[in-house]
Amino acid sequence: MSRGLFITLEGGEGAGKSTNLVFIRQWLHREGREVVVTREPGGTELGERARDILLHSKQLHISPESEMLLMFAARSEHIIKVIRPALAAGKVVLCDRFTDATYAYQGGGRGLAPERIAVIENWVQGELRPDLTLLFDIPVEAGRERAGQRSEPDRFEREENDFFTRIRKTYLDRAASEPARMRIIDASRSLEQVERQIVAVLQEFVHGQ
Ligand code: Z5A
Repeated sequence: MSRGLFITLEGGEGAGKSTNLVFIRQWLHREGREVVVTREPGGTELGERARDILLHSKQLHISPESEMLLMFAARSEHIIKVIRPALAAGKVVLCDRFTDATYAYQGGGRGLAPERIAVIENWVQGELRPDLTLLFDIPVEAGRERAGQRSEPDRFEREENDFFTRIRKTYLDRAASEPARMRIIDASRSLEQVERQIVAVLQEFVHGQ
């Protein structure tokens, strides 16, 4: 049986995670891997309900601390019910966002200290960390322009550019401090060029296992 692999996709708004997730899943299938595609917040019934509160509560003021804890409550359920069982069965878990997003959004964006996030991360996840993270990086304005083509903005999308600039910086700092796990994809390029970068990283990673 193949070893389970945990791959996460990260990036700011409109960076192309959802678009490229389909391409990555197909690439992994061709490599003969069974893939579980999931997302955060979400991936379980509780996670999807938490997502609805976190993204779509217009009137509710949610403190940064509560926002972080809700992300981790959803994550805990996700890890127990979806991620660990799939990894134990030798599958690839392909997850649209995970804990790097908490450091970027609740840490960089909302101003929570990374040390506080790390305490909860260790408690909820134990030793579980992604094996590979693809960071889709794009300048804030360009990403927002792509995302802006869509309908109603969610709670995060209503924030100012400064918020997203801090998020981008946090992601890039994390990638610089963990270059083996977090690989930067220049998401401002054409879709074809983005796919080429993804394949280069996946080939090196999957064939190196
Ligand atoms: N969040 C958090 O705060 N803390 C946490 O711990 C976690 C999450 C886990 C979840 O939203 C929100 O939760 C997120 C962070 C927060 N909030 N925000 N903002 P999400 O992940 O579901 O939504 P999102 O980040 O807003 O995703 P997105 O804007 O849909 O981005 P995307 O998936 O990276 O982009 P996309 O939909 O694939 O592409 C956007 C558009 O660009 C689309 O029209 C594509 O056709 C187009 N596109 C994509 N690639 C290209 C290229 N290369 N060229 C041209 N056009 C392109």
